[in-house]
Amino acid sequence: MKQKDKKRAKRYTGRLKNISLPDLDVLDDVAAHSGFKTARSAHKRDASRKSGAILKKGRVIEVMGNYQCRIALDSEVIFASIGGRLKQFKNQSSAILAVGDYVEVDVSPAPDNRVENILPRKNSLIRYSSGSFQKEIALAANVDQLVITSSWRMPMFKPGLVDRYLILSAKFNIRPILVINKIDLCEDFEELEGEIAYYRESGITIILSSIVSGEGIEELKNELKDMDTVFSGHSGAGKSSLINLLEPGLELLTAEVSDFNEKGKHTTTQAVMLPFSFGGYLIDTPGIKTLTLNQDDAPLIPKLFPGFDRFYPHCRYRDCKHIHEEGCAVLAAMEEGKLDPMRYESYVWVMQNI
Ligand SMILES: Nc1nc2c(ncn2[C@@H]2O[C@H](COP(=O)(O)OP(=O)(O)O)[C@@H](O)[C@H]2O)c(=O)[nH]1
Ligand SMILES: [Mg+2]
Ligand SMILES: [Zn+2]
Repeated sequence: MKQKDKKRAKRYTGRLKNISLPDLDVLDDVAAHSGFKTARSAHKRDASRKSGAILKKGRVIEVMGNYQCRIALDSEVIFASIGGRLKQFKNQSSAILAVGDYVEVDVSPAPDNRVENILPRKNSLIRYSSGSFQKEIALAANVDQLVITSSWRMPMFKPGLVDRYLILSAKFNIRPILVINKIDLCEDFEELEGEIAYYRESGITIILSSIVSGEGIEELKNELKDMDTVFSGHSGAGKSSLINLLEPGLELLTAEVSDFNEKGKHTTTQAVMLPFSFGGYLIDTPGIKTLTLNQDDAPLIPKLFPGFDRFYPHCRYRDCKHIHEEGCAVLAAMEEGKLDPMRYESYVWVMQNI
């Protein structure tokens, strides 16, 4: 831990001392006896809250500036602001509202609805800001999958880059889908299959696609259907072209989008869930571009590197870095021809350049 971070962590603990965290477990079966449970848990969590709160469960589908968001309830979409109690935790990524969050919102003061609780997340995409007080920023929560868009040519397929995205998806516990686009530019499919064999063997879903021939588009659509998906990838690989083909007219947040909320206040969209007409959502945020590995991830990489889960459990040392340790199963696999030396090189490169 860097000296700077230590200080930050200390200050943090101090602040949290006087704050009681919301009791989220009690909300699990709100649907079953919502009246009773909601009243009871609301009472338990915050005795000082005014009586008459009407808590409804919903999902954040858009996050704007100024603590504003849009929430999809069962039958309607409402605007809401983030409750004061949650703002207290604003330096903690798990307490800042992210698109995709399941929340409890108090609709009793409508139209001034307030988000009172963020329900536990299945996962979240977190980016790290450098230098500022608020270190972690949750970009999206409860994401099913991450599409990694790459291209076979123009630009050239870069397995090293794919490895980095795959490490990220493993770190955030989000299923990866590797799309290799522009296969209309492929002249040698044996070469292509050779390049991606390792990923296939690692059990990663791979889709070969082309917006020119239309190949792979149906397959991609099937994977996206009814799922909440984030698209990532190297620029120029064809991310926008693929999305346009899948859903013509979908407006992406290439730049910040300005909007006005119900009260006529100016707000800026930071992240949004866009519905696919065939089912499922595209989660879009300009922040995705800044998702990268950082120094804190270094200790995780020996276990998160794509395909290494087949080997590292057999390393003699639990914290094996697979560099020169005795009894390293990764090095052994390479010697036995079970691990492509190019992937190992990529691993070393990531470790040295993080
Ligand atoms: N040959 C070929 N070109 C493509 C394909 N998909 C996208 N392109 C082109 O690649 C360029 C970059 O595409 P774009 O969708 O803007 O990439 P993005 O930066 O990932 O959003 C554009 O000129 C597209 O027309 C494809 O499947 N085959
Ligand atoms: Mg684009
Ligand atoms: Zn090892």
